[in-house]
Amino acid sequence: MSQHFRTRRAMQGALALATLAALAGAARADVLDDVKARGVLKCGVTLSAPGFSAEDNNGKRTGFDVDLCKAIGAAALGDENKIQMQPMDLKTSFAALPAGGVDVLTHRFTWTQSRDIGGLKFPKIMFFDGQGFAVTVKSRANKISDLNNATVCTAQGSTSELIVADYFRAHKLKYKIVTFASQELAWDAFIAKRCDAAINDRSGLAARLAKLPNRDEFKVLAETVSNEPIGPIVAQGQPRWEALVLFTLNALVAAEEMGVNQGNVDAMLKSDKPEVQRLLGISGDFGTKMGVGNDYAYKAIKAVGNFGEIWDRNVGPQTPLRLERGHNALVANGGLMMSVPVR
Ligand SMILES: N[C@@H](CCC(=O)N[C@@H](CS)C(=O)NCC(=O)O)C(=O)O
Repeated sequence: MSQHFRTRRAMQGALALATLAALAGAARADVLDDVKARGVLKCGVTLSAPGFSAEDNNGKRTGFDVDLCKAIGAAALGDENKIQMQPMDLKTSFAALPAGGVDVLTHRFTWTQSRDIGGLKFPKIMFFDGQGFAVTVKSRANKISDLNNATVCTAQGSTSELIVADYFRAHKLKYKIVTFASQELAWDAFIAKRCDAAINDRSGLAARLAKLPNRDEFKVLAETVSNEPIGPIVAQGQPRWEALVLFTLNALVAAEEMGVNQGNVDAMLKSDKPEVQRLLGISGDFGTKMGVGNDYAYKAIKAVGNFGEIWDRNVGPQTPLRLERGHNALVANGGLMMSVPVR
């Protein structure tokens, strides 16, 4: 066995033990019980990505990620206002889950193998995205190969770090990556021209471009360099909580599939369709089996509407982000979004 291998293995072992010890030390009791006893749901959200999680002119935080937090609050506590949002960056978010600082991250984080086996669970993909590069129009870069020798800005610990390394190496392009403590800081550096390009989820780039007064001076290159399956995150080892988060998110998608929305959900309580009756808790006992009321999905839909309504309100074609549904359309409409059967 080479010295190198021994050292590396020893290091990995020590790291794994340290992670386990940290998780065990910080192990939480039942998160659903915690949330109910506290009477407040704590969600970790992005610092500032308009359309996803940002403060409006009245200092009220709104967006797609905020709506997912409200839906979970409505399902768990019967009231979407019993939530507390904690804006946090990539570095602090993941540690906050096992430590109990937050109950769920309704963030813009990608489901990856290392995060999953590292103790984070992604109950449902709520946003199919991919990463791209933003550049200045002035740079005359039209495709990624024009970025040879470029300096690229991104956030520490983001999926982008590996994506840039893999992509540029595979295409024999030279690059310099500069990482920041948050995506917010990375973007500011790009805007200040400290780097030639910024890489992020295409939705994240759209969000940050939407708030620029001089947005016409920037563009996003057409190539998408990765798949980014994004969704809320819970700590591992919390099966009740994971199920409630999963089936609350699932209900938002199922509602769109069934034609149930925020405006008609009360009328739909009288629907004679068995699937609608099960979704809204008129029949069955899915809610009580998960530790909440049978009307958990009704409460969530009443609070924020179905998945399509959440999309349209926050990031859709009529908003500054102008995002088409694309992969996020229902399977019935040619997209990838579908619910787990409510039966
Ligand atoms: N999807 C990527 C990137 C996530 C990301 O950059 N999210 C943006 C929001 S669009 C952000 O601001 N994250 C918090 C931060 O970096 O401070 C990942 O999971 O690593």
